[in-house]
Amino acid sequence: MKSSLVILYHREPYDETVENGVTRYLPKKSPNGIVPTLKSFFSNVSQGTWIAWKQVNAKQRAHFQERVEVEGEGNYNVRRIPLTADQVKHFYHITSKEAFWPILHSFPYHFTYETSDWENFKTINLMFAEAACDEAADDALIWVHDYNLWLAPGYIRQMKPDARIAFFHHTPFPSVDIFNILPWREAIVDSLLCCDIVGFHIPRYSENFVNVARSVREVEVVKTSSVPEHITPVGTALAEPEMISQLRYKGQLVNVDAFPVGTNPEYILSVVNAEDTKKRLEEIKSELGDVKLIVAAGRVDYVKGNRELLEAYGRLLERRQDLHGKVKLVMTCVQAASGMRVYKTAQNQIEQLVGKINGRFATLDWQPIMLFTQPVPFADLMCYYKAADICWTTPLRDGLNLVAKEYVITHEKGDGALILSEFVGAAVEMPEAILTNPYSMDKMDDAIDKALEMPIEERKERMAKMYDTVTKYDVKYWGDRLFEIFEHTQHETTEKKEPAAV
Ligand code: GDG
Repeated sequence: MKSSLVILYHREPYDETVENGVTRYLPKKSPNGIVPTLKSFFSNVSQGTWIAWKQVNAKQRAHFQERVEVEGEGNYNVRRIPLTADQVKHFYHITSKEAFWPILHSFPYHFTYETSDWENFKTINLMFAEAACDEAADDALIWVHDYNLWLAPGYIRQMKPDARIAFFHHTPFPSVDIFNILPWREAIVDSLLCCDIVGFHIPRYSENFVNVARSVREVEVVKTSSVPEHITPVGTALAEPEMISQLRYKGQLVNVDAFPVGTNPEYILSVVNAEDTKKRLEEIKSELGDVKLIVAAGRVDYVKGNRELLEAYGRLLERRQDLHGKVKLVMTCVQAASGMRVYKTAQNQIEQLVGKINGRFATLDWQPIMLFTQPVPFADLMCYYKAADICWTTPLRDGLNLVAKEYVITHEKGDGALILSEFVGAAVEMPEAILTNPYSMDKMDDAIDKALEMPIEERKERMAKMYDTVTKYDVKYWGDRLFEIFEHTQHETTEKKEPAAV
């Protein structure tokens, strides 16, 4: 049976284990991040397919199982693209992370061209596209995720001219002068212009994309819209007052939209309010003692601003002796994937800084920073959020930042303070956070001072407003928005399509 919903995402949606020589595909243990969200969309269809890559050696390839089913998740199959270690290295670790990632996050000085393998990137995107066309029913919705698969829409359009194709960018999309550093910009734009919908978290990114498309191709602007109701239109770093929402290029109508990813508040609250979690929370609180707790969670990545955050925390302890013994920073800083040279320096920097700050200020009964470099269990992370007086999440750039939303949910309109970077997508959804500029030491210092001194009524008022936003614009809203645009635009996009050459 062909699938009516095909999702292309680079990661597999299951945990693979071998028990007594038998391979089992189990639902993913880690329940957060975007994977469970995407899987939940299969519950609305009778048959779906998830397409991901799988690294295999020559021996594994001989017995490679292309399609697998996840135990207990019967309404979709996983179609796997077998890649060699070398293909993965050049596709994911080098071309994606050393060339595209720095450009997407506006770090052009980290951009490395020489090591990129564009041909390998094209080959892998073509493999994904072929698998998608193979699995999809004629009227299927093919939903491609993230920059790793930039070229897939163009290939799909060539093979299946009437396919319905959506693309969602999880990262930021940079301004035209930064994006156009990519020597492959025309091919990327041509492919994205083969989509029926190209989605971004916020209007600033969609506007940047439109400007890029208009700079390299003669696209017609069909429609302009005001920004969605819950998005700040003016006054912060990533605000945008209006957005171009429809383009036409070579007969293809391209809807361009901004709909920030949401979280699953019900699930988060069910974990937070479970008896075991409550017990764990009490244990954690008593282990921490009578301190103001600051939580920071995320991956090791220079874009996440971990160094800037730690330096600001070091300055706080330097400035405020009265806080010694009375404040603690719990930081999870997990490696994204092993062996990526680009993250080695970032990780070393973090570990050195934590060592330096703890070495400088710690006493026998007080350690200013507790660093986890291995992922803490989800329930524990929720306890840290819930116990924390302050959540400090100040990436230099971030597509959205789910950590900020998760923190707000765990507090259920109670007390808390969120320090949020102006340069993450979530900042335009939650202007009630203590917004700050992580590029400025003074602004970072002001932000932590403000969080520590803010009166309780103001903290609660801000948290309640943010709670309303994140619970209303949750992950269901995000998915529904895409499916709604599709329903709405279906008849308009049935014009004859001329696939662009990629
Ligand atoms: C990409 C974009 C965009 C963190 N430490 C632990 C742990 N986490 C979880 C958090 C959160 C997730 O990891 C991180 O989500 P972010 O949104 O902050 O960032 P990325 O992973 O970079 O995601 C980003 C997102 O896509 C969605 O579109 O927001 O901008 O870069 O869920 O809770 N989870 C556990 N242990 C930890 O130690 N279990």
